[in-house]
Amino acid sequence: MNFKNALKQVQKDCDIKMVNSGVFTGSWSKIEHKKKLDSFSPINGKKLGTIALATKKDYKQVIESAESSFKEWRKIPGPRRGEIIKEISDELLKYKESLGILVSLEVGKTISEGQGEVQEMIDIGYFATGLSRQIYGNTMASERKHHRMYEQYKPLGPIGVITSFNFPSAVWAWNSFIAAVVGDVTVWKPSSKAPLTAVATINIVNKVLKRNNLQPIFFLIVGRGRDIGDDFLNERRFPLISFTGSVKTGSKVGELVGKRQGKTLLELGGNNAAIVTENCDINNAVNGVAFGALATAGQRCTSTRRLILHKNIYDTFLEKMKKAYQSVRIGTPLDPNTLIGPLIDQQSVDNYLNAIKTAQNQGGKLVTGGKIKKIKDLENGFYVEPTIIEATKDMDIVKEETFAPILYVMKYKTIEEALTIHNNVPQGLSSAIFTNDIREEEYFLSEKGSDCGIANVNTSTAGAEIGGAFGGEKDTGGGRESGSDAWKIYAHRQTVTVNYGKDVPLAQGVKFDIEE
Ligand code: UN1
Repeated sequence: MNFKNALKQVQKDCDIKMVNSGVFTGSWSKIEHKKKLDSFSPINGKKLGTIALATKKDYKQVIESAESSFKEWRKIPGPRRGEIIKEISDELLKYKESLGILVSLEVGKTISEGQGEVQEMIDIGYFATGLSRQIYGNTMASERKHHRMYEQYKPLGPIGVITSFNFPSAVWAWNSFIAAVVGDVTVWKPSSKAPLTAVATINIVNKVLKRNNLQPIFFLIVGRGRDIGDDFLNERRFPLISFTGSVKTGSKVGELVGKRQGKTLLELGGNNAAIVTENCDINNAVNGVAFGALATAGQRCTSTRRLILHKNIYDTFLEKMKKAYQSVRIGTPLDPNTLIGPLIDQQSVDNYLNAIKTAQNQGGKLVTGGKIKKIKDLENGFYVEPTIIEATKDMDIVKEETFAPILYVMKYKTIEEALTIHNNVPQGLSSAIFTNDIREEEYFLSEKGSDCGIANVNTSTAGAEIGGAFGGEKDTGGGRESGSDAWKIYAHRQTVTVNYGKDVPLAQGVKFDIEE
């Protein structure tokens, strides 16, 4: 597919104009007299469109609309809310191709990854529909006579959702569709590197609400952090802020929201490792590690950044990895044969080059890659060679997350040593072991094993399914979103005690002598 036709297709199908409003308050706000933000494609540096940024006034309006919409939406029975979300998933399915291409154009994901992004939205929508009939609480045995005690989960309020460029719409859906069936509405602040995908998504989903004569429940505000960021985080009408992004910004989010006793769901950086033992299926492991390290050009929170390799297979495995790296096709993500598209921007390329230089200065040995990749006719795109560096566990750079396809390889002798290396980083999102040995596998899963939120056996650190709770420990922030019981964070949990007796037995045996 060529770039021009791809852009034409998404402009038509996804209703992308030359200048798009970046604020949806129930209708799209005016674009005149506003600061503008251009969205460029990392494929070739060409402009895709322009966004009118939110003003303080827009911000006020968004939160007011969200508040009033929440008051209506929360009254709708949960299963009915679930039906609406199902209709939204059905609608997204119709747009899967075009919206997926827009994702590819705007953030440089390969065609299949762009389609996969939309599929994740569809899947979490169907998951949310099932969930809408399963918002259960427990019933507890009361210690008092004629008392009933139980818990219920009620809608929480408007939720602020801040997302990152690398999953420019799926992560929004993980939060927003689950929150919606619980009874909440969401205000989305997308990455300023992927605003068009957000505009298109908001258009599609709210159309379904309109068709059902319902108020919008999905709001959008594209704005610069310095203009509206602090207001957003300090906003007491957002009882919960869900944030995906860097550890540095996430710490600020946690601090500001914590100051006002708000809740946060933080999904911050990862520095994920795969342990490959001598008892693995070598080819499966090569595939699993290569996918984890190379998918989305190493720009996933779940990307494999460290390979911890047993000494007995070190040389042969590394040789196979090197071959795999040298044969992958790098280029425009619009070509279905491409496996690695561009990085998101120049800053990312600089970070890539700096990390490689630092690793070498710290004693790392370059195995393959390490350079910018020049591609004919795409000179203004941000392409780099996927890189493998032999490292040691003490190198500082190995403890940092660089959002680029750089894989640090380290050698180990015993499984205990492998796990010590594995856990010796500040981040704790995803992890993997490749082995057919039950002892190694169980050690990895034991309390002495992986300290991450996600632990995979014989499969990659990346590519988590929506059905599980997604998130991690340590610097990753502790949040869980998407599947399992992650819905609970979007709910107001209330413990209820009902006395249906004829007197009031007070707690701790206290008695008041008030009878005449
Ligand atoms: C992210 O990078 O923020 O597990 C999310 C995966 C994807 C989600 C990644 N399903 O790779």
